[in-house]
Amino acid sequence: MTAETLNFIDGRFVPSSSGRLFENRSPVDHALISRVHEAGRPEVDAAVAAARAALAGPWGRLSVQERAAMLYAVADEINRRFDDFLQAEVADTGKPIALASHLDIPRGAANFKIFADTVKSASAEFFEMTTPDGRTALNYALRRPKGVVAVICPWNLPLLLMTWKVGPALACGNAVVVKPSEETPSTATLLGEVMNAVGVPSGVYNVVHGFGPNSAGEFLTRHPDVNAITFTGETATGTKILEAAAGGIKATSMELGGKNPSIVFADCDLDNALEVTSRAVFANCGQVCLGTERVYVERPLFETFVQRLGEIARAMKPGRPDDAGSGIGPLISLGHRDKVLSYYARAKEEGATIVAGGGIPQMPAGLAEGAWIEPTVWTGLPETSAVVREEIFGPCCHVTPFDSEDEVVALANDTQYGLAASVHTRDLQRAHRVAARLDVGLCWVNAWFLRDLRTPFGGAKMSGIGREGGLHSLEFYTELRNVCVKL
Ligand code: NAD
Ligand code: 6OD
Repeated sequence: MTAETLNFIDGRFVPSSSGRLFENRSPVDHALISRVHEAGRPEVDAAVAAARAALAGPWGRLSVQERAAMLYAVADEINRRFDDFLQAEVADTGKPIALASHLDIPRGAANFKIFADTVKSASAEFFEMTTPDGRTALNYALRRPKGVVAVICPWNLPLLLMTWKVGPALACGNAVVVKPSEETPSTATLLGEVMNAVGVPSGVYNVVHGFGPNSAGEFLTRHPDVNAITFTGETATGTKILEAAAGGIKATSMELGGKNPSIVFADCDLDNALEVTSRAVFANCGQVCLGTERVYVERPLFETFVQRLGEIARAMKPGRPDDAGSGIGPLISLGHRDKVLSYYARAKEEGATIVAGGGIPQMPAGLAEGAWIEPTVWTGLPETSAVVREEIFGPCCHVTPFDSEDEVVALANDTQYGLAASVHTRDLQRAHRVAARLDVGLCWVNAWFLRDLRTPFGGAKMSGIGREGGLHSLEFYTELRNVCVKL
């Protein structure tokens, strides 16, 4: 019998009251994984009401230390059930087990510990003042939870990106209603079991399944009793959610799309630049918001760099998640593959030189129905091409030569997005100079994806609003209340 994925509301797993179920299919071979119970307005209302009630219950009375201890227990329980989470995440996404076991699941657990530590060590603002009648007053700022937080998640790093928001939201004393991506409903649901197992009060963590417009996503973001919305996903979706938030003056945190450049100067450590750039382009089958889709290489190195990046792309063998020899998994779905392939077709029509890939790989029997795609490298397109301007979110990049620092900074900044960039050079003065001139939220030098989780994370321009990470997350997930005491 096919498994069913239920909503998690007020500590219980609940079916869809409308009886509407949708299919969750494997990107590897299109096999049916589970049938998911779609939440309608009644489930979303119930989840928000449960979250509101939890704030008024024992959860709302826990000390910071008690909450932090509970989040440590959540992390430990995720680690105890590591294999269950791994299996669920890999089934939904098709990503290599090696990747999910090193990145997605460990970070899913760590996000709870990191923010438990952050909230315990956060200091308060304090000001002493002289009053007009010559006495003294003390001001201090209390951090209070925002209230009910809607957490709207994407499918590319489902557990990692959800816990990146749920961890700090709960550390700050909020209650959450999570809407996972319809493509990846499993690990958010499994986390409900963890919450119950470690005694997180019912209603603190809720999950509603469904889609965006006229479904759980929209019902949740327009709900009048939601205080804040934290969203990761496409810029176009972010626009819709901001519209929904405006009506209720809800606080929003927006982690959106990108078209991230990597800049490779001729004096770089070439082997390192190639290793880092190929990871930035192909990791997770190119489905990483921070991933590189535009590579700019200083002209003396251009031919060599392109040839070697092409060799790396051609050497990547797609395969099942448990195939140790596979370098790349499938895209998330056939629908997403159609979108990525439309850019592959466009690059061809516009006369790009296809250095590697460009199509669908030959897959053995049993995998042919999956969302497989070739890692692809192009050159020769103008900067005005949609392939160079729009986020594709696939394992592909366009490589352009440049001749000067000023030219490459202008090229890199010539985009509506501003999420991330990488700069490769041995000249550290130049590295600092260029990093300061790029209009992005995150800039790496001779590296990619490397991050201390206390640092600010977020995008400039149309890549987002706000910063999360460390104390920046506390800024979003708490309301500051100033108390002024006249002595
Ligand atoms: P998406 O925007 O299609 O969907 C994200 C979530 O929003 C899903 O849960 C979806 O059901 C929901 N949703 C869609 N329409 C909605 C609506 N009108 N109201 C409420 N909810 C709605 O994004 P995706 O395809 O799942 O993820 C890929 C995108 O996410 C890429 O653009 C990528 O760059 C971006 N992303 C950004 C970051 C970041 O940190 N900046 C991280 C990961 C992914
Ligand atoms: O590492 C993280 O915390 C993070 N938010 C990564 C985002 C990756 C985007 O796909």
